[in-house]
Amino acid sequence: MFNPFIRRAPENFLTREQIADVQRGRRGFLATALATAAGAAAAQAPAGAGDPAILNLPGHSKSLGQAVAARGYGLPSTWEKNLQRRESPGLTRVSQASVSFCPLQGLFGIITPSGLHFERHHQGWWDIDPSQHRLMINGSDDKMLKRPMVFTMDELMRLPPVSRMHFIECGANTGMEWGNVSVPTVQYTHGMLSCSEFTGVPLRTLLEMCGADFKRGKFVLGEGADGSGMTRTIPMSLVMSGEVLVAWGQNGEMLRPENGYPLRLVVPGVQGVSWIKYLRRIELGDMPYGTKDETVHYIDLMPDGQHRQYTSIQEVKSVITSPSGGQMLLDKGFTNITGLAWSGRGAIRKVDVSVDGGRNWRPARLESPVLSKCLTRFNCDWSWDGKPALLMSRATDDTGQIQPNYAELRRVRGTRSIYHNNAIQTWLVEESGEVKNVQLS
Ligand SMILES: Nc1nc2c(c(=O)[nH]1)N[C@H]1C(S)=C(S)[C@@H](COP(=O)(O)O)O[C@H]1N2
Ligand SMILES: [Mo]
Repeated sequence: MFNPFIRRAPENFLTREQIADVQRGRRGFLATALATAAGAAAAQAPAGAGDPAILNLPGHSKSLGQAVAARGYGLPSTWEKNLQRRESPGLTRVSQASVSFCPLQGLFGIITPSGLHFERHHQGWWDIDPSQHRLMINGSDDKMLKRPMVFTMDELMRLPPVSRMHFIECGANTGMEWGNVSVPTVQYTHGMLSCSEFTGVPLRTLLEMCGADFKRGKFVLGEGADGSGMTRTIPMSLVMSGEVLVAWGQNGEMLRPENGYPLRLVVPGVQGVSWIKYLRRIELGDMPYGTKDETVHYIDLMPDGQHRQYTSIQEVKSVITSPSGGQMLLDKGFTNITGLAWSGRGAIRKVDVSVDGGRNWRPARLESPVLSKCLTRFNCDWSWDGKPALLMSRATDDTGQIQPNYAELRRVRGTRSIYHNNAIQTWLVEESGEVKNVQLS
């Protein structure tokens, strides 16, 4: 991945040999820069003229390029092939019930390219024939709905659609870091996070078509068509707001198979597990369903040994994506600090950045658009003096919630949880330029 100031880790993090290589390169880079500056001053030559590559016309400037539609569906440059979603080695026993993490360190702006969207499957993914797919809507008893219905994809896609940009974060994101530092890069600490423009029809519209009794119906159950029997209870307050979508579109095209093609639930602000993929059934009921994925999974282990259930909102959180663990600063001087902030409760109001481990903070620039329950990109100017630095970001949302540090979070939640870790992340920049994952006590 190309960035003039930061050497990207070719794999997940740099080996000793690669670090030595970068350090040699940095001295080379400095020498070239100095020679160029001296040459420019003497001969008034344009900047960069000391670099022979600019003086030789390369082959691609002198001959014919490739034809249009040589690829019917475009692909990223071959030079970007290290930008991949990856499995964390040893995290799960089988890759069908696993996670691939999104390479946040290599992305710009807020939209996740669909091919790099993180994946979480409990029983593997499928490429389901949309002409055979059905969505059933029924009630928990005969009176919940006047007309239980079964929709084909054609019938759903005839309805008036809406398109909205939202983040999805697995409740287990950053879950490996509860007790101590355990993984080296932002891809593994925060990569169960992605953001897309989703297109679909509000679930509320479908329930209205079925003649739902909105006084008795207090919860819906969503069910997926894969082997995992993924079922989650969603409170009607979220559905009635019109935010919950039955979606087929993702970033302007149909959902990718890995992300639930041809139909998934979009439940803005709520942990990923409720975003049922391969959605085949919605049931309207009057109480929470207490399914396996809400009674024994996706629950919070508290310090007193009790479990907390149904804490499904993803609280305010942020992370610096670059510089981040496994990267290496090539040189002192100007370095852009960039990252992402989000909240399941609304829009981001403010992100503060510290380069000294939280002693001093200054506001980062929030880049537009700043949308509710969507990723927000922030940037912050920094001049690295070549000394060790501790980089942190702290987000505040428009309900006034502020992201906690690890000491604050652990005081309430303990250290043995898996889910819902929204603590402030710290990256240590060493004198060598190497960036490492650390936690401050
Ligand atoms: N049918 C079905 N839906 C599912 C899952 C699943 O395994 N099967 N995993 C859930 C979990 S835990 C998460 S975090 C999100 C992940 O969505 P993604 O794979 O599109 O990133 O899907 C949710 N919906
Ligand atoms: Mo998840």
